[in-house]
Amino acid sequence: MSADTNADTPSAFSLSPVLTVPSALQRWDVFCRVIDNHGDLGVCWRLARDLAGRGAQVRLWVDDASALAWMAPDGAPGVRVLPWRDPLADEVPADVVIEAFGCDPPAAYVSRMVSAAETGTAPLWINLEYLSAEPHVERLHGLASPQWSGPGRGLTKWFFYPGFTAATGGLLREPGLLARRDAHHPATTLTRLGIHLGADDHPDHALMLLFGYTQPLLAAWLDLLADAPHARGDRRVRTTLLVTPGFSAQQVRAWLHQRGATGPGPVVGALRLHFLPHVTQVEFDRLLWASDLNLVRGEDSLVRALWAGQPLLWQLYPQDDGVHADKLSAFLDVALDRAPPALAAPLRAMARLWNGAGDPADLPRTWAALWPALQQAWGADTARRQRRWAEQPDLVSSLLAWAEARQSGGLG
Ligand code: TRH
Repeated sequence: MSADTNADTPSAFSLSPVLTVPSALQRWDVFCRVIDNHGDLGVCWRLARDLAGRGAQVRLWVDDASALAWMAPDGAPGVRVLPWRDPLADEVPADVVIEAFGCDPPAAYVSRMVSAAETGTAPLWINLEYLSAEPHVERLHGLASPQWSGPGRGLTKWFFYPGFTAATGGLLREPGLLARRDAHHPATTLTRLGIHLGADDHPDHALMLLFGYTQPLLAAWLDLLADAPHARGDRRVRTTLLVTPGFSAQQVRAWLHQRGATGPGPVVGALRLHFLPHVTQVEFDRLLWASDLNLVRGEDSLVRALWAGQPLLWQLYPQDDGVHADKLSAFLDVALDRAPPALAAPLRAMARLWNGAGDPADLPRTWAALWPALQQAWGADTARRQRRWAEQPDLVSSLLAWAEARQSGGLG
């Protein structure tokens, strides 16, 4: 395995080396089942593209590839997308098999892995788990899961956990990401997407991106943006909100209806709305780089928003048993561990409200405290955070180093 000179050149720090694919581990199979939303496929596509960019031949087996039509319409060199099915007669298992989020590859495929193992060419079988900052991640990362029954009986599956510390698999960060971000011109992206911020904007104008699940506080928050102090007097737009398709667009449209506003790019008080189509993952990143506040959801857009470096609020995938509260709290502990209290306190309070905890009546006070705190303290804090994470190996480099060590017996 070789470590390339990193294509990223952020001035403030040096990045961990980018590992390329070793010759003994050229062929990768990634299995993905789309449960709901876009995160499963979003993560698998990024992983497949990143691996292929470092020299791997990747087959992405997915049960519903339809979202790739907008997420990645041009595909990627080195990545073949295959339907979720039993392998054809001439399709042998790859050197490394990744099942995303415990999705269980087809039994006939796993049987072929057993046959390969019997001839001494067992693929390395990895279960890539969900990202979390919770303590169990460090404990479980890299653990073996021997298969005692089922089609894979006799094989070993290995847990691989993305995460925020050096004792985990790290965060997806393809080579050159930060350099591309730093060279990006927001105006070009916005113009290409037909987003015109207008010449009469308020000097404090902010661009925000909304990508969320159903959000009980959304109408009240939109009211705050629309009725921002002094807005009525000068009648100028203070916030342009870019609204992604799906839950967010539905909720914003309902709010517009309630406020009696119509039209393709409606303005309500100090708030202008722009409804986005689904854009490619590459374009989605650029929107995160361009916005002054990113309201994101799930894991993949969180990671991309963290690398974007702009202020963000995270809405977690809601779970009935409420475990997302622990997940949020673990993330805030890691992300804000060295943040000044003037930033950490309102950010924690707003993040809790945004995820259904706390008293909704506190929203106006919390938002009013958060916005100036973000302006004053976010920049320095995010730079420190990014440096810490960028100096740790990125997920694909960790995966390659781990897979090579495992294959050569270096991990015992
Ligand atoms: O879509 P999500 O809510 O995915 C979720 C989460 O991953 C969740 O944890 C999981 O359990 C559930 O799926 C099944 O959010 P996420 O993870 O941010 O994924 C969104 C992907 O969609 C991401 O790769 C970015 C991409 N995207 C685009 O490429 N273009 C777009 O226009 C939009 C709105 C998103």
